[in-house]
Amino acid sequence: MTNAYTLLIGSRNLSSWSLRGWLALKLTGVPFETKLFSFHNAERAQIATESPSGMVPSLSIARPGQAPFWVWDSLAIGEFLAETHPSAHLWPADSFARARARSVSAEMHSGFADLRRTCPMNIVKRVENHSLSDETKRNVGRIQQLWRECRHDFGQSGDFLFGALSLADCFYAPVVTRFITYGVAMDETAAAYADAITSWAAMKEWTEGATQEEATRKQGSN
Ligand SMILES: N[C@@H](CCC(=O)N[C@@H](CS)C(=O)NCC(=O)O)C(=O)O
Repeated sequence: MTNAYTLLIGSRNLSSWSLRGWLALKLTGVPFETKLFSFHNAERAQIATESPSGMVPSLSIARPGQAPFWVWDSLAIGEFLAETHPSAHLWPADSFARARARSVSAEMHSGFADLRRTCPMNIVKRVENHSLSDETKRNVGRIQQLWRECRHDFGQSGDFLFGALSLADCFYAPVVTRFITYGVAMDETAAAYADAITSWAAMKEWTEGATQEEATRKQGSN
């Protein structure tokens, strides 16, 4: 039997939004296919012809006897999966925790433009002596404040923002990789959170995929 879900993703090393959608699917525990579009060759242009938004991630849901149904945009994909897989608890069960998790995820989804522009995700890269603009420093400060507050207010039952893994961690996992890539100074809470994220089996799997894709690409260009 084929999987109901196919997630369109971009290059694992670079596509932070794809990582968010992919982690959300991993949280459901259901098997799914991925369809990769490299950002380094002509595959990139094909995204526009296959994904309704022309962007990744985009989730195709097979329906017997009907055309597949599409959900696009990482936040919409997360919400759809939270609703259709309630036993996976993609959002925290407590209303206040859930509202906070939605707030911090939405803040990430619509904000932190300076961090995103000046520190693009590149999982395998390490940049030394990267100097941050004042605007990016403000983004970094706000993110670490959010992490401290989530961990303090809701994180007692585990190592993630709301204790157990949730969609909020899917939204901030790519931020952790940026902090590591660009050597961003982390307070104690952020450093412990970064350890939890990098130890997450799904993050290890994605990072391994990113590393392999980059190695293959470099061999090809030699
Ligand atoms: N708001 C969207 C953003 C998606 C987005 O910007 N995706 C980028 C890659 S990370 C993309 O598909 N870009 C098309 C391209 O670079 O050709 C989401 O949350 O999914």
